[in-house]
Amino acid sequence: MDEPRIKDTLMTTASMALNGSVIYLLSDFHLGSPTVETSHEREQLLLKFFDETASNASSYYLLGDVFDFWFELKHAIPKHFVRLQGCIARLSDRGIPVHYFTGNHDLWTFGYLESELGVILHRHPLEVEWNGKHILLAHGDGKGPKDFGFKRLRHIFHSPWCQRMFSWLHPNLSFALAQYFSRSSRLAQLSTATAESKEINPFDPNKEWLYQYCLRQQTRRKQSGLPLYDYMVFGHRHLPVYCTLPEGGVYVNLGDWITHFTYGCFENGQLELLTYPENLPTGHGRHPRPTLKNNLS
Ligand SMILES: [Mn+2]
Repeated sequence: MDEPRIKDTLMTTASMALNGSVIYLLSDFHLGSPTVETSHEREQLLLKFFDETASNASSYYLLGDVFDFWFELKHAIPKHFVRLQGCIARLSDRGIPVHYFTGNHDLWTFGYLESELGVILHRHPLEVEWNGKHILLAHGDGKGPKDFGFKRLRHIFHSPWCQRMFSWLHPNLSFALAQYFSRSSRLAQLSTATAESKEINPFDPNKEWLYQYCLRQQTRRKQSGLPLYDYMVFGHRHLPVYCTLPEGGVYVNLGDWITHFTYGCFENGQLELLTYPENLPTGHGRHPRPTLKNNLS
């Protein structure tokens, strides 16, 4: 299993002082899905978000699947979404660190995002300590029990041999094929998430793999004599979740920027899950779960 392997306490007071004091966490933009044209609207909204938050941001954490498909050949990358790329590059140039976690749709990056956009790339779960809070960050794919089919597929996607063979194909063919499969899988997951959103109580901890994963992580840490995680933050699920665990700590799922437009905001030692542009607390599993109506009244 892909256990958190990097201990990062580099959230230095220097960078806090240099920039703003808020850490923003976002995931699953899936730009390119269902089409490039419709994604441009979401890209514009993201640019607005970054524009509005940059002045008080100490750093950004993008927890995966920014692009619905990404692949870097030696001399080529997929075209489209240059505005978001430029925005990220500008944030990096201004000294605001942008951390980029590979998801299961944009894992084939081989240096371009770091060299051109200046992001700090993470391929594995990351442990951080912010304001004395222990936090686990990961995209969330391949975590928890079951999902064996996906885990096999994930193994193939991560294979350097498969990546090399894929790079030998002409991009007109390989990119089109990959985009086709990427959109199919994305649409299948989206239709499930949308169906769940319509249910009265779509969040069932017993069926939630990432929730089960969080429980296991807390037990593991307890047995090892380590402090429990205060927050475990993931994407991938496309369902905003803010659920306190029985033993302590909170499982946060950042939702997505396809239908939910949600983001995490860490300030003064507290992590909150908010909607954009209303900036109101949200998340399934929260008791009581706030609604827009409740918050506005
Ligand atoms: Mn994903």
